[in-house]
Amino acid sequence: TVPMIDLSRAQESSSHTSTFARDVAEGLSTKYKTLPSRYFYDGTGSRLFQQIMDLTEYYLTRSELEVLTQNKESMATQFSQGGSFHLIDLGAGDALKTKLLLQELTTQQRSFDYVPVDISKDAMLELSESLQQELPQLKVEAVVGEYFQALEWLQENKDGRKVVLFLGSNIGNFEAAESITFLQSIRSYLHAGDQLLMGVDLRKDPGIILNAYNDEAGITAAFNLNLLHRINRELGADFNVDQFCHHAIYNPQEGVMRSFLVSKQAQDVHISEAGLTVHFDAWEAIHTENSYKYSIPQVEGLGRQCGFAVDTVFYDKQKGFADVLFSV
Ligand code: AVJ
Repeated sequence: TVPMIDLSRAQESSSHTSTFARDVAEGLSTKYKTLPSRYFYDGTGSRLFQQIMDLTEYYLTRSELEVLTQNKESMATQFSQGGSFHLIDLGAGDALKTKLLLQELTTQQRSFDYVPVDISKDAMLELSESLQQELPQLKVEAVVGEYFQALEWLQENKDGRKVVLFLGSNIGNFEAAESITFLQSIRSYLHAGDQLLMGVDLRKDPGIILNAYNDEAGITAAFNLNLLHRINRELGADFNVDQFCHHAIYNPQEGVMRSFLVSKQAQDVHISEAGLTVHFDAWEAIHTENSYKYSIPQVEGLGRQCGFAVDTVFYDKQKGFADVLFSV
């Protein structure tokens, strides 16, 4: 079987109340309620996100697949210029897109190993298995944990050159200040000659962006609402999920898609594990996610600010999505 490092449990055992319970309590105790989007991805949430990636409205996955399909040769060659390396895939998920690069690197007979990182243990188990089937000769070591935990683990356990993948517009979940902290911390684990390939969803017709988060089939709504189901399941809460609805809007000035869960009535919710009862006014909302859209100058500026230089910008045909290759 494939080796797997689980960093998620180490964190939980260090405290009586779980990090999840504390984050939920904190987010629901403020004037404008909020919940961290990283908690979307339990088993059900990861499966729902895979369904989102198949939606016609959710163009991001297909656009990035196009970028990678068109440019995998050049990318694989550029990754390999400094010799053998660790390919670190932050937020790997089902690695649908990364598999294109893994195939290409294998075809080019490059010397590398693959380290997928994700907060979903289910996703990492499934990925490890599927890679063993599809690329049996590939060296894989999956890491379950949050980005920062994983980076620290990598620092201590993976010497040598690193190529970091941060695909899928996952950077979009961060506020401006958070994305700087995040990229700076990635930078602090890297050395001269290391690289970062980052996927960003670009600014475009607001209608297209809006539809991507308001699909006809209601999968995105189910994905958002699953967060409440998860709190019910894991923290012994009694959210009446039917009494909440999904609402997602795009702000074209800030370039951000914001997702909310709106309470359809006045209600009280008890969350046992957090030792908390939360009151919702009718139509009060919980902010659950930001999905920032970038312009190329913005991405270049962000990289530069964090110690990265742009090597190449890879686009899809419509220039709606970009994978930006940075080097240290
Ligand atoms: C996985 C963070 C890139 O923000 O577009 C999809 C998650 N949320 N539909 C995104 C998501 C609603 C997605 N990312």
